[in-house]
Amino acid sequence: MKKILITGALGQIGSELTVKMRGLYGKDNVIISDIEKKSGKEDLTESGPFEIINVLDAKQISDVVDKYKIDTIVNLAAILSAVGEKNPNLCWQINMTGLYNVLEIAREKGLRIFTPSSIAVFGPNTPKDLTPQDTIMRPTTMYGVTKVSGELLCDYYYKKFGVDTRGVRFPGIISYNTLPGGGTTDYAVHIYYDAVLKKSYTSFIDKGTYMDMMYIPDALDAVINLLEADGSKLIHRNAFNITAMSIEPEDIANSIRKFIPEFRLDYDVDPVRQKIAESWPNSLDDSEARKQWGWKPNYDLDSMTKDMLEKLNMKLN
Ligand code: AKB
Repeated sequence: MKKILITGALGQIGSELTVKMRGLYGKDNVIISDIEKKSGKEDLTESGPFEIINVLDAKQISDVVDKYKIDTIVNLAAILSAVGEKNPNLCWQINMTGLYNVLEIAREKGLRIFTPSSIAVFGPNTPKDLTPQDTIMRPTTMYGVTKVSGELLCDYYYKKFGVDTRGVRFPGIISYNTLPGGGTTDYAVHIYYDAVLKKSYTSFIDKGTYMDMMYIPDALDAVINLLEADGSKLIHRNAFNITAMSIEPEDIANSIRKFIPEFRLDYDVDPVRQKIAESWPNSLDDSEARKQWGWKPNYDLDSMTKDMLEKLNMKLN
């Protein structure tokens, strides 16, 4: 990897991946793009190459690839689960047409591609606990439908055209720099912000609803380590189950109380997001990722909580 293009780079994962990759590979070797500049993100857009790219416009992507002689695309432009249910058409367009455009350019120009998939690929018929790598999927959200289709499309481009496609099924990602953009797991980020600001939080996901989660530094390592892994060892190239913890709102509250004893958790459940959460696994089996490319998270719930609260205290107070 010498020249990397990140699409959707100003979002939750991209903002932090940009900093990490620029540190590793050099700022001029990590070209970032998004559909528009965002205020508050000048540290990223001014500190290295930034281009406006709407992933629906294949020519825009292709021109940037040529301009910088890109050899790897990390395609993060996507619509998440909750927003996808409000606007299924947009979700299909961005997640599928965007990916198709990226794959076609990769085929023409011989690029390596990373595209994140998600726990959203699973559905109500999927085994819920320690969900296997290969199992029944049949998701019931548009986001999940696009993510399964994306996994299959990436597999197809690898098998048919030899495009070096790679990806993981991300669980909920918890981070302190950039808020997530409309997912079902977002409560697990908001709870930390409100813990620091108000010492209380009202959760839109119900007590006892387990989902997999991961702290952002582990998510960034996953992207970089999979991109750098020996491709000949990858069997599940585009769909690796990965996780760091399986938790429900009370688990996070109890972890926060180790640092803020008076923290209070209430519930005002959103039926739409609750239904989505209930259709997803409680916990994933990530043994194939561990075996095939050495996946191993560094943060558990308490070490994540400690770091989140420290970082948010510095940011918000
Ligand atoms: C969402 O909740 O939509 C995302 C995801 C799990 O892919 N965070």
